[in-house]
Order: sequence, then structure tokens, then C-alpha cells
Amino acid sequence: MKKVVQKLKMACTICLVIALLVPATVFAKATPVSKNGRLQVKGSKIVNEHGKPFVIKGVSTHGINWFPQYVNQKAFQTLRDKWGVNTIRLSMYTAEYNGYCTGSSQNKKDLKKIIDNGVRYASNLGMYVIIDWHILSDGNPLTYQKEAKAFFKEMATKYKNKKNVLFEICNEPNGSEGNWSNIKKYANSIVKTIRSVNKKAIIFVGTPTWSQDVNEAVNSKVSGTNIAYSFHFYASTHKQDLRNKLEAAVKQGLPVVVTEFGISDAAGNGVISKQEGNAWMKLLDKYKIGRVCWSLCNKNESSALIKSTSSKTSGWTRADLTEQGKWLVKIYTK
Ligand code: IDC
Repeated sequence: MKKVVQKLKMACTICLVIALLVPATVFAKATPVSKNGRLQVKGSKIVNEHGKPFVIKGVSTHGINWFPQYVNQKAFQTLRDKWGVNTIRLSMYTAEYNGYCTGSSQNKKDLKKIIDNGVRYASNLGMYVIIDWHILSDGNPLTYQKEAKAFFKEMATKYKNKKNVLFEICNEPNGSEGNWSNIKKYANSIVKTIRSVNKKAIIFVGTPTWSQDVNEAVNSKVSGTNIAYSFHFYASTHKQDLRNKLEAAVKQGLPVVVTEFGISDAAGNGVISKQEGNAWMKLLDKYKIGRVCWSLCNKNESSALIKSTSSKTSGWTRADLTEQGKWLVKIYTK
């Protein structure tokens, strides 16, 4: 009996010593990035570092120029732990709302600081982060090509060792000058700039007509590796004919990610359609297509995820969420 007690004591001491020696990080929660590592484009799919399909489940900020308060670590943690989100998109308007290319040089610095904070919070939490060059009223990406080159050179250099940083180089080309020929010209040049310092990060290229015409890219791809194409939809406006367009492109092998969507109308407002939203999710699930929902803010519009009456910037409960917000959490956590 004495011997048994002695052995038990010994075992306890050993356990205690091991527990003290093993650093706390070993016990840290597995995160999307710790489990999946660097994402890559393989055929028409986004895969993890083990070559297995990875589905981006993201939330986009509204313009960080407009709603910077949501770029905080607690917010991202709520998204990761309570909403099932693995990716944050940091949207930086280039023209509107103190846009990067239209504001002062102090404004440029402020915006880059927000991006830097956002990347740090996402990295701390093991989440992916998309840096989005949010062209919109500047429909032709060539309009601010010079600024984009300098910006992406800086970002690609700064984050070249970060596995979790992805680049979206033109949110939504539109208008007659936002055509595929101009987008390609722009993309080839930006891809070259990024690749001169950063060989591997995924680059998303927007497509004509507010990132709907993925068909244009099918037989006319941008050269390089780890490049995918953006497709955007707003379910209350965009329905089956657009789903057909997306499906056709994916069937032809085009790597596509829905880097922005909502279930409101295309203006980001009006009635929402959960029914159309569900039909879209069914299609995206079928092909394991990534998706990022617009937007993390409390603006009084139906595409906002937080109610305008809630001023919380993290730790939201159901009562703080809009109809789209509640729908999204249900979809992402099911
Ligand atoms: C919308 C915002 C809205 C803002 C408007 C104009 O929700 O508050 O006033 O932009 O800047 C997009 C764009 C995205 C739009 C969104 C909804 O990428 O910037 O945000 N949308 O209209 N493409 C299709 C829809």
C-alpha cells in the first residue's frame, strides 16, 4: 500500500513538472490558420496547405474609411468564435468616403494604420484577412493604377511572411471602361508588382459589371499562379440567371470566390431575401466556393449586419443583429 501511494505521488509530481514546462501555446485553441496554413489556388478550388478544399466563410467590413470602429480584436474574436467566420475582408474605398486615392496624405497613413491593426488582430486570432482595394465609383481600375501599384508593393512587402494575408486588387470594375481588357491590363501589372516581393499570397481579380462577368475570364485568364476571380451577388436582386453564370464558369474550371455578397438588394438596402440567399448558399456549398458577407457595420441599411440601434463593436448577441445578421450566423454555424 505504501508503495502504491509513493508511486502515485511520484506520478503526480511528474505530471506537475510536465504541465509547468510545456508552454501555454501548446494548449491554445486550434485556429483556421493553424489548421489550414497557407491557402492556395488549385484548379477551380481554394485549398489549404494539405491540398484539401478550404471554404472561406468571411465577413467584410464596410469601408474602413467610414466604420473603423469595427476593426478591433474583440470583434474579430466574436466573429470567429460565435459566428463561424474564418476570414475578415478589410474594405478600403479608393475614391468615396475619404478614399485612399482622393483624401490627404494623413488619410492614407490613417487607413494603412487600420489595415495594419486589422491584419494584426486577424493574425493573433489565426484568421485569414483580405486586403480589398475597393474601387466602385472609379469603375475603371486603371484610373488609380499608379496608386494601386505603390499600395500593393508596400502591402505585399510588409506581409510577405504572413500566411493569412490575401489581396483583392479591384473590388468591382464597372462601366464601359471597367471592361475585361482594361482589368487584365491592370491585373497583369499589379500581379507583377505583388509577385516581385511576395510569391505565394492569393490574389483576387475583380470582373466586369460589378464583379459578375466571370465568364469573361474563363478563356482569358490573368497569367500567374494563386490567382482567383471575384464574383459578387446581392440575393434580392441577383437570382437564378446569375447563379447559372457562376456555375458555368466554375464548371469550366475557373477559380472563383464570392468576395462580397448580401441578401439585400444590389444597393445594399431594401427587402432581404432569405429564400434566394439559401439558393445561393446551396450552389456555393455544392462547389465549395468561398463567400464573404457585406457588411460589418450598424448603418441603417438592410445589408448591415448590426442593428443601427446597437452601438456595440463586439460581443453582439442575437438582439444586436439585423435580419441578415441573424440569417448569416445561422448559415455559418450550422
Ligand atoms: C454600399 C454600402 C452603402 C454605400 C454604398 C456606396 O452598403 O452604405 O453608401 O456602397 O458607396 C457593392 C459594393 C459595396 C456596396 C454594396 C451595396 O462593393 O461598396 O456598399 N454593393 O450597394 N456592390 C454591389 C453591392
